[in-house]
Amino acid sequence: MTLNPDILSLDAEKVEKLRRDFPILARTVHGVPLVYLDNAATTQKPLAVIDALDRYYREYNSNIHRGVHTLSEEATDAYESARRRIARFINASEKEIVFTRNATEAINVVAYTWGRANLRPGDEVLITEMEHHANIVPWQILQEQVGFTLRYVPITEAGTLDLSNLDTLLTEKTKLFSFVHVSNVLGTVNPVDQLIAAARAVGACVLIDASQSVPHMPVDVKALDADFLVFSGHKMCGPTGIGVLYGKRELLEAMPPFMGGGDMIREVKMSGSRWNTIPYKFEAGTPAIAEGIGLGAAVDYLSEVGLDWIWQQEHALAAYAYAQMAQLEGVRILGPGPEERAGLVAFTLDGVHPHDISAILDQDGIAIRAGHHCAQPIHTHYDIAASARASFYLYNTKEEVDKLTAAIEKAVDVFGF
Ligand code: 7TS
Repeated sequence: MTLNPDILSLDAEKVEKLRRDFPILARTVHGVPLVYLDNAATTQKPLAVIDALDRYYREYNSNIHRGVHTLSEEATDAYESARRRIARFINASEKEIVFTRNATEAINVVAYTWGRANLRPGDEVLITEMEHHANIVPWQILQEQVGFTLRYVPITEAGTLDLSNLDTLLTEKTKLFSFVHVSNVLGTVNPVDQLIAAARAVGACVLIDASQSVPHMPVDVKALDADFLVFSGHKMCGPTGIGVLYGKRELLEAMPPFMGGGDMIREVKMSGSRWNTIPYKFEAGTPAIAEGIGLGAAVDYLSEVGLDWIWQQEHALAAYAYAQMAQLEGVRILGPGPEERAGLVAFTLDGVHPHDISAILDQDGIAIRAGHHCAQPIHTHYDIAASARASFYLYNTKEEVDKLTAAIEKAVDVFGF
């Protein structure tokens, strides 16, 4: 394994500076400094985002798209400006950015609108064995209602997609190939270009679950040529309650609405209604205004830090963590080697339940996640019920990885290995 130690040492100064943007990182847990390594679940928020929320509520809290008064105009401008900046962040047009509550809701919007309009018995939807439940269950629910066939690409023992039978799984019957860009358990970075090209060859639509990629690496929807792409604001320094469905303009225009109500209509008569233009057609009711504005501040912040830098830094941290942890007795790391992995490491420890690992680490102020991480099929594949997972973000340090490894060693001692 080649590790560039320069990346870690060179950027320690920048990380120290960035850490000061996150007030929560100054807190202690059980009397020791917090080591926050649960970033795949949700990330911490910088002052730029906290201030944006605070300013909205203190200075111009108002409903949007309706009032012709100063506050409403200011709120509308801030919300729509956020949409434009988020669009630019992934190289989309603002018309193609539908605000949802989170990635889960974004996938459900596609299932309930595009799916109901386009899927018929005999059709197939292809997903993978490494999906988060958010990209499994909506298709299972729809399958019951529509009667199409749901198939999946299996994973290899190494934790990558087994593409050896892709040509039998992806056929002209496949109407949609919906897959995760980066696995939230295995850390695998999937070969999106190859998968999209394979889907295009059979005329299938493509949905990318980018929940674990958009926050961590540059993602360009035009270059990818994805049809749909989803992510959550809270995993990228933004607030909870705001997520994004990117959809190609012509697809969104052809899709029926999701929920009915205010804002999503152009005209309502007692005899029927006409829908608003995209993206508003999919945004019924008062949206998460402060949260949308907050996500705008988050993408500004991430752009300033630099997505290439974030990716390099996290990749190096994960490689370092992998190398350290692989030496520990009883530790089994899930997923591929460090070269193919994003910034997270999920593992099991012989004879110790992941919840116990997490509880022991918490005593040292270290926050990791334990459980099935809403990806039970992966755990079933490896015949385990759960795993522990450390996941990194732009503010994590090499010293924090050292604390993690030391705490796991302590857990090994406690449990007598
Ligand atoms: N897809 C992936 C790949 C995810 O990692 C998650 C959340 C979701 C979808 C759903 O995101 P939400 O914001 O709609 O809930 N993953 C995790 C996790 O790994 N631990 O907590 C949440």
